[in-house]
Amino acid sequence: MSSYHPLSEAEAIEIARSIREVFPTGEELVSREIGDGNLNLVFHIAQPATGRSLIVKQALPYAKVVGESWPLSLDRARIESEALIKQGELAPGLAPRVYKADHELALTVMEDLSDHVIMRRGLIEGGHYPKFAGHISEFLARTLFFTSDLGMNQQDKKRLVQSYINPDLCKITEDLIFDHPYYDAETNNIEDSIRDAAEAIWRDEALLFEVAHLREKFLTRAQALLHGDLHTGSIFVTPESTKVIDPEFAYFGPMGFDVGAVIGNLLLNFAGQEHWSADDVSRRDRRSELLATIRDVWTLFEGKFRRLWDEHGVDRVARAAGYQDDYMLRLLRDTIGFAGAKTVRRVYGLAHVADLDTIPDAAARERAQRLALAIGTGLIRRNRQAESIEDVILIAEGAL
Ligand code: SR1
Ligand code: MG
Repeated sequence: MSSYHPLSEAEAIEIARSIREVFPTGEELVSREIGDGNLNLVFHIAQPATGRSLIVKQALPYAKVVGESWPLSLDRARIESEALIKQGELAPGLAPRVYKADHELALTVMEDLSDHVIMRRGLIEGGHYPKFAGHISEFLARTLFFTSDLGMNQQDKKRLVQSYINPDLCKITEDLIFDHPYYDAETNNIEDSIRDAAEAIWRDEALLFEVAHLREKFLTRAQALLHGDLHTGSIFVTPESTKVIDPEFAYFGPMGFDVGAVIGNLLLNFAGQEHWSADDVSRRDRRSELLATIRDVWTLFEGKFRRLWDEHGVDRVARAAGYQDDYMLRLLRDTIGFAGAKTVRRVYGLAHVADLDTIPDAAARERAQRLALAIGTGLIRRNRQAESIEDVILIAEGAL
């Protein structure tokens, strides 16, 4: 019989106490439930006497954001802990340390990153993260390359694909990113002021055609092990450090979905600058900085991925002349399309983002939302024709 039950704070403390490498001494531990995401319980366990701390994260058998009417498999906690460990091995220093995983209780005990800030919040507050593009490009290049057929034995990869079959979480993405935003779905959360823009998207046959292509790729292309939800709320940062958390949506899918998630979420903040910058000059500077980061993320990622391929590629056939260039162009195009889809869903789908939603002034919020939709739809329309990352910059600047 399963021992699963949602933990009380006292139980979370007992589990934390067993992690001797963090709490070698027996002083009092205190717990705070800090989960502000959509799906899980998160306990911050601290030892005031020593200043030591860790995180206990437990999956709930339903989506917290909706309630018990939306059941979700607890196996996602196993997937999350295994993905965290794998990402930590492939991209050392860029994922939190895992101290313990208990699949029965659907929990992971991991490093506390309270000295970092969630990147979405940091960007809203005007933070600068000059090392971010270098770090995230390293994370993306290494985790995607070494779990693809280019970077690992293809039979071993198929076995790995099996252990990351993640149907419930993939369905959330299939619905909330690639389906519901494109018709008048009940789950959508549309402010009246932009309803006309959503309705225009629902009537745009050329756009729906591109979304169908993107959805097909998400459904069918087991290219590499993805993080699967790599928005700026899944990244902790300081100016010196980047840590990628929350890979519960991990599965084998199209690489561009992860790269596009990073770019799309930087663009959501770009749109939010309608409010978050104090004046026109700082707005222009902040937006240039965000676009430079987007350019760097792609350019550094591409260079690192190509280097890994040249130095560690396992597939003789993939050395065919011109194949690498063609592969990288297709990956760029996927990235641009998925960045667009990730942007649109956050404006009026089920789950929004603080970059837009917490803008207090209704007129500024509407301008930011419309800007995000113009950029997102522009990227989706362009994706299969794009030639370089400069296409993204031109679409973002052109939407202003
Ligand atoms: C019901 S979960 C809504 C969203 O939160 C997660 O972070 C994913 O992005 C998901 O689509
Ligand atoms: Mg999450």
